Amino acid sequence: MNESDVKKLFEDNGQEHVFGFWNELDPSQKNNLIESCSQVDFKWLKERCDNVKNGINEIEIPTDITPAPVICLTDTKDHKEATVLGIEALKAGKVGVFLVAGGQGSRLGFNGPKGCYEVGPCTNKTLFQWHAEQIRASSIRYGVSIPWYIMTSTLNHDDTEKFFKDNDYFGLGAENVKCFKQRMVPSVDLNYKLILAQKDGLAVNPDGHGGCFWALCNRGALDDMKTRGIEYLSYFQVDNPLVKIIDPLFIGYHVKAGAQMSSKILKKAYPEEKVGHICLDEGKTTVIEYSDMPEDQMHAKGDDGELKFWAGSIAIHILSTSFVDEVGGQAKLPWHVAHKKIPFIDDFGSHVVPSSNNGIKFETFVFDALPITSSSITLEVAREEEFAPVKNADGLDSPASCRQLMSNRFGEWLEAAGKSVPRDGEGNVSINIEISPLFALDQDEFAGKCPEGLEVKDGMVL
Ligand code: UD2
Repeated sequence: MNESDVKKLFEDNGQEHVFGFWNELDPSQKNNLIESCSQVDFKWLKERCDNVKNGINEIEIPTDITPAPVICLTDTKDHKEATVLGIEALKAGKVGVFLVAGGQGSRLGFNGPKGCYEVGPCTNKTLFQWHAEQIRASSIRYGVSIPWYIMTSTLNHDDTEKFFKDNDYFGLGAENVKCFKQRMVPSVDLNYKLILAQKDGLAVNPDGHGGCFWALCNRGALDDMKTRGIEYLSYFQVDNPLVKIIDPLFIGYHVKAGAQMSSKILKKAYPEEKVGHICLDEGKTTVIEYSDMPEDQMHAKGDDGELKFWAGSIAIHILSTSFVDEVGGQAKLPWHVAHKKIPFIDDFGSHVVPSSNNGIKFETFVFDALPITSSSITLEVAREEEFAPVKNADGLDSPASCRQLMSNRFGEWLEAAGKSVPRDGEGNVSINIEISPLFALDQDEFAGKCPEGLEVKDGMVL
C-alpha cells in the first residue's frame, strides 16, 4: 500500500492519531511507519476490540470439567513397549525438536533472547547451550541428525541467529538449526486506540505460542520437515533447562496412540501453582490456564482427599506434523486478552514507561489446539527430573531456584551411583554441581559412566 492509501485506511478506522508526528519524520522514518501500519489487519483488530468492549471472552471456560486421563508415574506396564516405539521413530529420523522462543521474557528483566540467559550452576552455560547439548547427545545416541526448529519473533530473531552463528551452532551444524519468525500483532490502549511505541512504529507483540501453527506452515519449517521425513515434533519452551527434549517414552506413547498432540504434566505442588490444568470438557482434552481456572475448581478435592485437578501442564508436547499440516494455516485459536504496561510515545513526543496497565495485548496459546485433536495422550513426569523454569528475576522460578534444582537433580544421579552428596536441612544439595548432557543424558547413562574415584565437591563439572 502507498502512503495515501495507508493514511486513508487509518482515518477510516479512527486511528489517524498514529500519524501525529508525521511532519517530524525523515523519509526513512516515514517508510518505517508506513511499513509498520501496513501490517495492521483492521478486520482482525475490530473483532478483537469489539469482543473486549462487549465483554465477550473468546476463551470459553467450561463449567463441567473432569480430570483428564493420565499415564501416571506408577503406570509402568506399557513403558517398555512405548520406549521401543519411541526409539524406533528416533532411529528412523522421524523426530525433530521445536523450541518456542519468540516471547518477550519481560518478567526476567533480561535484555536479549531468553535462551542467552546463563543458568549452568558452575559453568554459567546458557539455556540455548543446555538445549543444544541435549540435542547433540541425543543425535549421537540414536545415530541420526535431529533438526532443531526455533520460533523467534522480530524482537529477538537477529540476536538469536547471531548467537548460534557466533557459537558455531554448538556443533549441531547450521543446516540443523532453523530459526523462523512468528507473526506480530498490534496492541491497543484502554480506549482501543493503536499505540505508538516510537514516533515511526506501532506497539506490537508476538502473537503468542499458538502462532506456531501459522509460522511452522508459512515460514518454511514444515516444508523442511517434509523433505526430511519428520513426523513428530518434540515441543518445548526456552526457560526450562531440565526439559527432556528427546524422550523416547513420551514419543512412543504418542505414536502408540496415533495421537495428534500430547502433553507432559506433573503433580501440582500447591493449588495455585502457575501451570495449566489438563482437564476433559465433554470428552475433549483441554488445558485451562491457571489464571482462567475458577477458584473452586482450582482447590477442589477428589474422593481421595487429594487435589481433583492435580495435573499441571508444563508446556511440553509432542505434535504430529500431519496435525500441524492439517490445522496449521487456518488454526482458529481463540485470542487471550492480557492487560499490560505498554511503553508509548505521548502526545508531546516523550517516551513513557507506564507504572500501571495502560493497554491490551492479544495472544493465542498452543494448548488451545488440544480440543481439536482427534487423539491425545497425557504423561506424568517427575518434577525433580524435568522441571526447573526460569521466569522471574527473584524468588519462585528464578535463576537461583533453577540452579538449585539443577544441582539437586545431578546430586540425585550421583547418589544413585553410590556417591555421597552434601545436603542442607531442607534436603537441597548444598554445593554447585553440573553434569553436561554430553556426559550423560539421564540417570541410567550416568550410573554406567560415573568415574570410580570421582570427588564430589563444590564446582564439580562433568
Ligand atoms: C507457560 C504456560 C503454563 C505452564 C508454564 C510452565 C502459557 C500461557 N502458560 O507459562 O501453563 O505450562 O509455562 O513453565 O503458555 N512464546 C513464544 N511466542 C509468544 C509467547 C511466548 O514463542 O508469542 C514462548 C516463550 O518464548 C516461552 C514460552 O512460549 O518459551 C512460554 O511463554 P511464557 O513464559 O509467557 O509462559 P508462562 O511462563 O506464562
